[in-house]
Amino acid sequence: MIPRPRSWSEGGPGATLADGMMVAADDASSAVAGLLAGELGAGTGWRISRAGPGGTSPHGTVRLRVGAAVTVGAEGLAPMASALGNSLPNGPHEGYTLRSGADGIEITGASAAGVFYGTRTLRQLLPPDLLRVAPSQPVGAVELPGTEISDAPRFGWRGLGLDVSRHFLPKDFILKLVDVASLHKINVLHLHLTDDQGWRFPVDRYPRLTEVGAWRRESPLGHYHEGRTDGTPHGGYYTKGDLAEICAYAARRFVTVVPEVDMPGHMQAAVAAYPELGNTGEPLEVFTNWGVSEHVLNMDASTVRFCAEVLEEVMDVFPGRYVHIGGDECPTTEWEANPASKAWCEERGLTGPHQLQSWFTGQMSLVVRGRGRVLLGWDEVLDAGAPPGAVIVAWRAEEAARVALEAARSGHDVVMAPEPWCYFDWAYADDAREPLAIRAAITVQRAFELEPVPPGLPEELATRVLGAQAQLWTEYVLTGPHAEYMYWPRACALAEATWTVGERPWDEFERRLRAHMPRLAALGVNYRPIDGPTPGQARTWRNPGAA
Ligand code: TNX
Repeated sequence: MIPRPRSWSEGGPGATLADGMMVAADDASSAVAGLLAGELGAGTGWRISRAGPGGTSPHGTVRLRVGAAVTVGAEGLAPMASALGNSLPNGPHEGYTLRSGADGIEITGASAAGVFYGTRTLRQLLPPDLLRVAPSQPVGAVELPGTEISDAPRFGWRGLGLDVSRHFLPKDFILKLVDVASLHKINVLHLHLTDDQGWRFPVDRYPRLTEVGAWRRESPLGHYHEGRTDGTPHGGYYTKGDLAEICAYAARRFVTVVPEVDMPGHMQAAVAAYPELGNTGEPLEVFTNWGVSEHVLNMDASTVRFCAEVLEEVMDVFPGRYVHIGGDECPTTEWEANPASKAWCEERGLTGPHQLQSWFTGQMSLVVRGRGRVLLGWDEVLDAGAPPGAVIVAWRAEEAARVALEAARSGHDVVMAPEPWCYFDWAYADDAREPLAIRAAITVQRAFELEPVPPGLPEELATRVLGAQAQLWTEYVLTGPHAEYMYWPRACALAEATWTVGERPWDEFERRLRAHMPRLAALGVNYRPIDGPTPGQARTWRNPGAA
């Protein structure tokens, strides 16, 4: 099972489930019961009835309820509440117990989320074939040994990031990602919706963001360092309906969707749509190269208002607590050259363009906090001081431990996403069989070795670490199957690193991971086999221009 639960014992008589079984649930668990009954019914072809808490069936009963607090290990849980009220909607109440015995299977969650995680554990205890969406053969009675599991997560933030800007990925891929991620008790999906190379979020007030900004003329061919281009247009965007659907689908699986609109750098697609947002007045196209564009937003009052209006529409669509405003890699060269920058700084009492981003982040923070939400930014937002309550996402490799310390000391919560463990756009191995990637390498073992609390962080600040997330940037990832290849099984390692408490020896995990592969296969996930890609996987996605 992945991630490994806190405690697990086997013994005594087990439970049997068969055609005609029942899922009996209290009111608080009824939505989870519906989901489980649907999934089990699909995978087995059985008739599955539903009932209230007292129900029982001679063909086996799964009982779900929200109940007494779950006993957790001596290590305790990271207290999630911080002074500024960033406390996660997740954490201790995600715990559950699961007991299977002669009278059936009983899952008790500390909340509906806990009940849900108990059902994810149950799905992994059943034969992998039952994860299919239709039975591959008639399914007879299934025995589950006598088992007692008591479980709760180490961290409340267990995330995956997905860049849908560099390559647009279809909605159905995202829904499947949520489903598979939540089976591993991952509870955050961070969507990087905009960047220099494409704008994927429709804004009613600014229709050209998608009419123009969602489309680029061409992309690099092979590695961008080669300087070649493919001459092939690319683009796409979601409708607000698509995004609301993704959020609702995710919410049902206790996954929070965190939208990111990257600003004030990584904005060339927006400047292409509305040149008045830029610094030069020159018409620009949506960026056709990878890397960091010099073309950033100007800091006119009207541009700041534009950003606020975009965020308002983002918050209308995404109901979650967190709003990510990016803030990474914003070169100040254009600001320094812009004659208007003197006025921007004087009006706002700033000593120079290097203070503009910090001021800007403060303005966006007012917008986000005004709606009762919490702002996230990449760690650069800390460089000249981040607004109160902002959560810092620490990504820069050499910096991550220092950033975490600095952020925590200045009262910010931190999500760890350090490159050398968490950048799933890096190849699995420095090996020509791997599909073209930005660089090598993050092995599954490397991803597994992530320790979310960075070394050197004093114990009293460790509670500032909300958890960790892994990123899939998609410069070199053109399709859903390729994205799945990059995530799985590294995301299994991320799930374990953020959920599991205590010692985590690699050998033990690797054995469990090998046994887990048939589950990914039954789910139709295009995972990378532990020992290397299949020939088809390597061939299919090697960018045709790659050396
Ligand atoms: C850095 S991580 C970026 C992304 C790139 C990525 C490639 C971060 C906040 N910015 O824009 O896609 O590296 O690995």
